[in-house]
Amino acid sequence: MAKKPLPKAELDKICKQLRRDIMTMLVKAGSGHAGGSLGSVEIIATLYWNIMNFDPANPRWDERDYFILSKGHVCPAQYAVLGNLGFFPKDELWTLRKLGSILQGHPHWLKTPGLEASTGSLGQGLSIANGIAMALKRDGKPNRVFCLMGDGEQDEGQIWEAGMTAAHYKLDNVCGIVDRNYLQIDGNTEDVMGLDTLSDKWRAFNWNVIECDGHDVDALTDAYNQAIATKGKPTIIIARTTKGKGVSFIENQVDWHGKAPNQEQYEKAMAELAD
Ligand SMILES: Cc1ncc(C[n+]2csc(CCOP(=O)(O)OP(=O)(O)O)c2C)c(N)n1
Ligand SMILES: [Mg+2]
Repeated sequence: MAKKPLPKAELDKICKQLRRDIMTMLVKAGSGHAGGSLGSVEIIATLYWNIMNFDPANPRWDERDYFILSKGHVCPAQYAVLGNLGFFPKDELWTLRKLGSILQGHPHWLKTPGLEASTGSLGQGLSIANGIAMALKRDGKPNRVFCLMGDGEQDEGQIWEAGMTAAHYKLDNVCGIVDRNYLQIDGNTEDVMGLDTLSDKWRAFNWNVIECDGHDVDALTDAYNQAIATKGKPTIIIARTTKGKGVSFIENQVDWHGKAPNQEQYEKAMAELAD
């Protein structure tokens, strides 16, 4: 069932709150991936608030849509979303990466309510999404499957095996998203392993390709709805983003890929992220 999208100003405000939560989680943990988490906020938040069906009180609800975070290292962004939506008490966010926490440094689907898969070893999520999508089709069910990948993650061969598979089996219930921030762990994606033109590659694999601004919640909502309306082939959304978006000294800085702020940096970030 289609959801009524939130007004842009309202969802933008939620995204700011999510960014503050990510910074607080990381400073308390003393480690974690700041850049990719901040950069993926609108991609994930738009899905949860404007597109997907789910029930926080019943995460395994049969009618839910599925979200697979293939680039598992940015799980603070998904945890912040799940905590704000009530999948678990929000205070759990401050236990990120602690021993015994339900919020591990990479997603553990048996520990965190609302996760569908354990990820973090890059390249695997789209194959998991395909399996869920095939089962849904076999059962004649309308649920949708969304899978967020990184652009550096596109270097993994398994992504392209999954790409062939989804097109071959006409999995139009699958929507992949690539967070196109042009950075990976150790540099610019085009220096490490050139990807451009990424859209043409996915088109050649017989996917429906949509490009959009990955920080514009209205553009993302449109893109997701176009994906849902596309029949006979899977859709990939290439969402252009800025890694570290929202915190000036983290934006576009490769050394902020896998780093947490210290107290001083945290306070500076929170001042920039204030309402
Ligand atoms: C199979 C595998 N190889 C290497 C890594 C180490 N690693 C963690 S994040 C990362 C870079 C990911 O870059 P990208 O997909 O662009 O993510 P983002 O820029 O959104 O953080 C790498 C190589 C991993 N997690 N899994
Ligand atoms: Mg990247």
